[in-house]
Amino acid sequence: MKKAKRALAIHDISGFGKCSLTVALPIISACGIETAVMPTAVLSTHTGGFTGYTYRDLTDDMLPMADHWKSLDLKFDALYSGYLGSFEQIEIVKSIVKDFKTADNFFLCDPAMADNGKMYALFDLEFAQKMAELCAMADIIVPNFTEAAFLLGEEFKKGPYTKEYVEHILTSLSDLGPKKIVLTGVYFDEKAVGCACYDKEANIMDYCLQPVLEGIYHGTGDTFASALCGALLNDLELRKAAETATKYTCRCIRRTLKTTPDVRYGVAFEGELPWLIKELKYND
Ligand code: PXL
Repeated sequence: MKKAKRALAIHDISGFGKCSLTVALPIISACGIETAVMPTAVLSTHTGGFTGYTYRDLTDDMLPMADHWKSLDLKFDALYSGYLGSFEQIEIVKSIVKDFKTADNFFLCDPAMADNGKMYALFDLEFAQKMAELCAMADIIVPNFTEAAFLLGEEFKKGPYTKEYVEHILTSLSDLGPKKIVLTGVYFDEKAVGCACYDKEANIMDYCLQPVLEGIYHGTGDTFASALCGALLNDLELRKAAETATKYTCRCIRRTLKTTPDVRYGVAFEGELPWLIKELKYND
């Protein structure tokens, strides 16, 4: 049996509308990985399409939680950040990464802040610049095209994309600092969609594409990034981990299409966890 691993997931809890911690915790746990959590805020729902949501900010708890873990000498095999609500939270995550990042673990940053050409509610361009500072400290980042454009200060382009454009985005993002990039929402025609991976040190660029499915569901990015994190912690190399996360996410979307009437309700990821568990074979 392999050595037990532990991830730290730093995201908000959106009580309804599956995303952030309510997705990261079950998916990474299903990958056989202990998942410690640092909740950054508690909301009644996510901010994508709902109005009137509650928002309990937990910024003031973040550093004391980290300090307590330091006093316990806790170590993490992965640090995984997602949706962050303010400049201050980004600064705090930077300091947590400084304290808990070692030569033996990785920091995966999902710069969850935008999609379909638009920033999420509550964010602006300045926020994207601040998020770029956090991405600079990451080993791996997982942006979609909208987030990539905002991180680079470029105009968002709608697909279908060309290989030249995708490769320009991947290399420009790696110039910000992270050595590995997994760019989501890649498509060259209307038939297939998926991700592009770039490993700067190994100088490998690769694509994982699956047949296109209708519908844009909220929380798809979190489902993908969480499965990627879990797969990497199972020692899959970047290309294989991205392929597993892409296939898993597509299966989840297919299931969502059949079961969920409202795109705001999130991705039906639960019923596909047995597939992910089998795929990772972590009990071998
Ligand atoms: O990762 C998506 C996400 C997470 N958390 C909150 C959100 C969103 C996207 O809108 O609003 C609170």
